[in-house]
Amino acid sequence: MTSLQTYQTELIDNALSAGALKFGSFTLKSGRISPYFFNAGLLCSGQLLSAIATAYASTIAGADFQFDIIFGPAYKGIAFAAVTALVLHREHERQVAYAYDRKEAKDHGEGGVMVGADVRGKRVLILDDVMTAGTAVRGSIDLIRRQGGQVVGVVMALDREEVGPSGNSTVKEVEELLGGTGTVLSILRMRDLIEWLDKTGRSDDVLRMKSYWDQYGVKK
Ligand code: OMP
Repeated sequence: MTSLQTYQTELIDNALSAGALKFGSFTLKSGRISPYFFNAGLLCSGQLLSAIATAYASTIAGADFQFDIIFGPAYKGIAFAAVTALVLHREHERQVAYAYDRKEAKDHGEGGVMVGADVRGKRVLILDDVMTAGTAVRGSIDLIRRQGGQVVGVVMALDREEVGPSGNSTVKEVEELLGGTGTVLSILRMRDLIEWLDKTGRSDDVLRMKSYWDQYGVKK
């Protein structure tokens, strides 16, 4: 069992009250039927941004991780990368820049798909919301590399700790893609949500979560 940090339980409490974290029955992008869903787009107030930015920044600072730029992919990653850079500055005395992409390239003005700090030749940390099969994260890794940046890690709000169709752990596959030196960090993992449900006496949800884990979760 892990032991939950205050920033983790505060994020869970805030996400639940905003309806961003739900327990029930949900169909995922993969077609899997999940007993929970995290919709980070609903973390859309000052208080909720504060909770998620504090949690991202604490996760990053706790890992003693060196990088120059946080990249937040469009759309949800943009606001989260910005507020996390701000909290790293204010609370952790860490000075990092941030960048994000456009979903549609701009062909006038400054042009291109990238906005914010120039990632060329820089160590980049990708910050995103949820990782299931890693498709979204792989897209971001590709983009940063094409722009000449070095992806040194990934930080997620939620790692669902699932295996892909090949039976391999998504986190391991992404770490391999980063060349063995890259790290995948996350504020919350599925096991943290199970621990939280257990501690708060939601035993039916715990059973549903464990049965989903048996089917699609990584082998611990
Ligand atoms: P992968 O790209 O397969 O890692 O899945 C991540 C994406 O799935 C997210 O960016 C969302 O579009 C979506 N998603 C959630 O937002 N929350 C969840 O709890 C589960 C999913 C999902 O469909 O797997």
